[in-house]
Amino acid sequence: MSTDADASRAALADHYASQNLAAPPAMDAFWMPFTANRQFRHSPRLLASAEGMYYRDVEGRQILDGTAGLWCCNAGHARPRIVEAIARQAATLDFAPHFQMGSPLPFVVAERLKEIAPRPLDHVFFTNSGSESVDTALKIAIAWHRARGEGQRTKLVGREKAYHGVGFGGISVGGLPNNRKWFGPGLPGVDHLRHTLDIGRNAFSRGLPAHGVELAEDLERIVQLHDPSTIAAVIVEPISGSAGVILPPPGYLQRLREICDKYGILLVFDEVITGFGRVGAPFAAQRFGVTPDMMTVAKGLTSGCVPMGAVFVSERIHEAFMQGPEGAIDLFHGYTYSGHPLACAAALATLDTYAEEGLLTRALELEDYWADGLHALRGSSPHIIDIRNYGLIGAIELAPQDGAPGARGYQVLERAFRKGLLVRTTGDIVALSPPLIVERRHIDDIFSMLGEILSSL
Ligand code: PXG
Ligand code: PLP
Repeated sequence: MSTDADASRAALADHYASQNLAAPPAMDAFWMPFTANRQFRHSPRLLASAEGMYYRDVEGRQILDGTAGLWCCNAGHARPRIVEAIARQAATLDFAPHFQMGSPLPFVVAERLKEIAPRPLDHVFFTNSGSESVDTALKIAIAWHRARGEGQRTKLVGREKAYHGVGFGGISVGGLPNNRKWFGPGLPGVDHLRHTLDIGRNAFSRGLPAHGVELAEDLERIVQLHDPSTIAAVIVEPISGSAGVILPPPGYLQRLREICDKYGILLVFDEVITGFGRVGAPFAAQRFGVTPDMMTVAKGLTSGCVPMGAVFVSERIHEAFMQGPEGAIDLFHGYTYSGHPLACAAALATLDTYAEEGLLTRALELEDYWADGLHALRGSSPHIIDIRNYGLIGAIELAPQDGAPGARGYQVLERAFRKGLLVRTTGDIVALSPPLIVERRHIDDIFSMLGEILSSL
């Protein structure tokens, strides 16, 4: 039975759809993030809709998603179960405060997350992004030492080339020169390990690179320089994604764990990209067999549908905060939207989808096929200087063009988009990370399109 209300709802849906499917009338006001804004406006790349493995742009062209959006849509796009859960939740409880007040869903989601996390990471603090997760974890690390009577442990150790989001904490422990150049010195008391990218020794390695485990000894040196009693935590990405896919040599993460244990330093894995099945296990910690004290996540937690992040915290860390008076706030930290109902509904439906379809381990099954296709690109262009892979992650590094670093990378991004393939580039590194629902035929399509583009450079 059709009613006036149905008709007006349908009209409204049409209205929104038509707005989304056309190029915007003006593009001045939206200052795009991490974008060459003026260049973009000359030849915009505008996505209008998405389903499964594909986007459609505003002209209706199909674009194969080679990057799961921005490393986040692990379950693919517009999965009905997730879409319905968000819609239902919006109509039931749109927002609930979680400061000294609660609602059921975040408790449910936290328990579900605990089931797939490594023990003893049994407690979950909710944020809205990877950047917030990183700043939250760093603050918990420093506060934890204070709660145990070691308030002098405030220093943090990160790594060169690391990306930990854009908060002041994250850019301080991160290792990107642009952040230091543009935004000043950041937090005091931060030092950095060297990164593990060594193309000279490891170029075209399949999977983890053989050389470089000794780089973990940097931590021993840094600890000695600052004195162990001043260091709160070490934070690393198990695999650096944003910097262009930098892999840990076998034994490297184990060695960081050993050194942290030796000196009472907390180890934080930033799993914003590697979490939720990207490397064939729920988390990279499990695939690598190294358990950190905290894990930061975001992206795949809701398959990118609604912004959400989280920090997994070990039992012993959580316990130390629960020693004060019962009526006192135990952690002086939180976001208006921590545990937002829509994000929680999306997360639950996403976790259900992952479980039902085996997506958190699917990358393991496809890893070899993926690596075969990726490494077969080696001969397609003389400009390729390295190819790297792990799980459903791939990177092709191109030699920079003389005097124009980044130009070749941008050419690949632009030509791929016009051909119908979404890739991600960082300088001259092309990164790939398809949704985990990817089929062999999609993998074939990705590499066949990329092969043609690389040959044309
Ligand atoms: N940590 C890591 C390891 C990340 O990869 C963040 C923190 C920050 O997350 P938010 O949600 O605040 O962006 C990230 C984000 C890319 C790319 O193309 C990577 C990220 C974000 C955008 C683009 O490599 N990683
Ligand atoms: N700025 C002001 C003035 C605020 O009142 C708040 C939160 O109440 C914030 C920033 C932080 O916002 P959020 O909790 O969304 O991170």
